[in-house]
Amino acid sequence: MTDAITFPEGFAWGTATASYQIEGAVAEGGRGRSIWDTFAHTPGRTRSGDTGDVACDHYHRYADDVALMRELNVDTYRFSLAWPRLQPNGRGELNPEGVAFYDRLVDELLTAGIRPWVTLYHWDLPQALEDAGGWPVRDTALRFADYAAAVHARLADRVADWTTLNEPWCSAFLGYASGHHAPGIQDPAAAVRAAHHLMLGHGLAVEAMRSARPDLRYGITLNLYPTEAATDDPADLDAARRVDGQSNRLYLDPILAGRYPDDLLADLVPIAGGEHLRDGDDKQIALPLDVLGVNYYSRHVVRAARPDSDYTPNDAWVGAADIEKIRTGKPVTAMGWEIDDQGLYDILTRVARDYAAPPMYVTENGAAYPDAVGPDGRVHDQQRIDYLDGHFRAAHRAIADGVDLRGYFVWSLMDNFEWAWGYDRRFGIVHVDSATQQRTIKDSGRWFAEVARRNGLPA
Ligand code: IFM
Repeated sequence: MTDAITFPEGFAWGTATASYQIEGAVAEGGRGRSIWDTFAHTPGRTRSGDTGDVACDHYHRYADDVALMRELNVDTYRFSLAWPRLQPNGRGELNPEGVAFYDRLVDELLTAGIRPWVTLYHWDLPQALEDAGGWPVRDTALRFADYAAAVHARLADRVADWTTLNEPWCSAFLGYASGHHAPGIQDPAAAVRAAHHLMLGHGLAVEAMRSARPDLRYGITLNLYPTEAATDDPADLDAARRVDGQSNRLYLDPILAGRYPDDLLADLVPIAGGEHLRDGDDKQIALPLDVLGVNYYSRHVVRAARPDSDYTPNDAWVGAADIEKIRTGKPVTAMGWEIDDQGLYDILTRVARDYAAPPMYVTENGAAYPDAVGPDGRVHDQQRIDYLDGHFRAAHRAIADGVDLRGYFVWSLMDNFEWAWGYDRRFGIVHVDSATQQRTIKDSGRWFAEVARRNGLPA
């Protein structure tokens, strides 16, 4: 029997989504093309050739979706803006129809008493900017800051919470090293440069937005992984150091401590060169933040590959073909990710201990399972309830041990386009039938509504 727990007063309970994963309407309202349109329409890139063309049709159904959130007792909704909807070519005047869509969404949320929390970039780079070199070139960071300042000027009268980037590791390393995500490039040097320019864009955007409205809250969301060595063997410890460097410290150190770690520079400069690192970048990237968003899904346990082991290197870790991620035997979700709620405690307490971190939010956590609507018209996803219950408890332990955690946003509000996995992986606490767009609140959604209502968990 577990104990009943209560979260601190004012703790925020939310859900999260991203523009390309839910909006659809890719050719409406003057929206330009994004790298994900191109990627998803390239044969062989996504499972079953799925695309975000329609997704959850949220562009048209946003009011119903806000009503659903009310039923779920959501107090904060974290969503992303589609850059190509707002600046179809990634530069210049804002597209009035794009602005009008987000005006409608924000107003609908506010009327429903839900706090809008904007992420400026969740991976849908305008294709025109990719054609000009994408994140591996410095100019994209400048374009991002311009875009941020322009949309902030239109929404900051109603939106107080601004996240610059979602998971820059994914944009840089899945996009430009492994090529599993758009734009599908396999060039480790480009990935390392992309990571730097993403963070530079973050810093430039924070400066631009804060100078206009110093009273609002600015932050970034990182996907962090507790990383450990499978054994104490020095080769395994070094593998863990390198993976931890690329997964966590590559972002946490420049953003929160003002510089790249020396060991990581020693690993990465031979791969990418150092010409993209300019004087003054460190300061720009490390501007003070009001919030750090942490997305947590699983832990990495790694070792130096054994000569006899049959493994596929993770080519999103650059210069690391000799590193093997191992399974520890814990149960996995439909993504194959080991369920490890202690990992959430570990990463939150580590960030609080090792960095001068601002208040944190879990801006994403959740699980994919193969849910279906049953004959009773319900979705009985007890596994997701168990998953969330364990992770909520881990977050609560972290708070009890001194972490300044202010809220928790479940990934995701509803089943959606899970990137290269298409519609085959369901993360929602609301089920979506892609053929009919019928929404059905899952048992986990009802359970979440009760957690949010009581600001805690029953025994
Ligand atoms: O769906 C993604 C989301 O876009 C970013 N974080 C991880 C989720 C699950 O893979």
